[in-house]
Order: sequence, then C-alpha cells, then structure tokens
Amino acid sequence: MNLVSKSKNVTLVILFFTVSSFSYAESYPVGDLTVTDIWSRPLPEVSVNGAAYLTIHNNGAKSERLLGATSEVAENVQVHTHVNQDGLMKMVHLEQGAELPPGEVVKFHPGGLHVMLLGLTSALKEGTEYDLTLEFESAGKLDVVVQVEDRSESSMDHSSHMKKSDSSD
Ligand SMILES: [Cu+2]
Repeated sequence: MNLVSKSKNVTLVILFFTVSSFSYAESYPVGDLTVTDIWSRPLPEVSVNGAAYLTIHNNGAKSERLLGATSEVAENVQVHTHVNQDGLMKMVHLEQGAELPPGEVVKFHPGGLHVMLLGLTSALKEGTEYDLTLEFESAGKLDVVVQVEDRSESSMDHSSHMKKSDSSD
C-alpha cells in the first residue's frame, strides 16, 4: 500500500515538472538580472510604431538600468514610460533608461514602462516572434525573443463576454 502511493506521488511530481517546463515562458539570465515574460501586441500592417513588454528581476545588491535596446523590426528602439499630465497619459522617452532597483521586479506593461519600437520595418503579426537586444548599464547586452500575442482578452472583464454570449443578437 505504502509503496504504491509513494510511486504514484513520484509520477505526479515528474508530470508536474514536465508540464510546467512547457507552459512557462522562457527566462533569460544576464549578470544579476533575469528577464521573463517578453511580449508584444499584434498590430495592423500599417502601424508605424509598436512596443515590447517584459519583466526584469534584479536579484543583485546593486541598482541596474535598462539603457535601451535594438531590433531588426524597428529603426529606433527606446525606453519609454507613461506619465499623467493634467489627466492625460503622455509617453516620455527615458533618456537615462529605466531604473532596476536591487531585489525588485520591474514590470514593463501597457500604460506604463515599455520598450518603444519606432519605425517598424516589419509587421508584428500574432503568433510570430522577433529578436530584441537589451542593453543594461552593468550587465551589458542580452539577446531575447519577443512573442507577438494578443493578451487583450485576458486583461478584460470577463463578465462582459458572458453577457454577450447570453444575449440573442
Ligand atoms: Cu512609447
């Protein structure tokens, strides 16, 4: 009895690790940093500019900075944030880069910090990916892959979806 339940547990643990290694997005280490969850919104082909979002973990004891980035999909890549100016959200180019305090996780997301892609040279199509080279002040350069995926649905209120499917029109 004991032996059987033990081996069952082992199987479950193995299964769990196999599944999680497939379902979790790639993470990229450089210096004391780990970069995870790198994505872009898909955009219509006519779009001039785009943005990339990511999460940076600073596991070190010293402050770091994301100074900028380069990519083949854009003529110019800059670190941007949004500031509220008289009730209007305005994009600001962070010429000194984004600060990454020690022991903290900095999340780049729509409406906040973002990696701005100026002058797109190829379309950001859903389901595709592209290369982005991040440049950090101390850790140096890091090549990452950006997944182009539509996340708008997951951030929306699902109750509105329910109502839609319930209605008869
Ligand atoms: Cu921007």
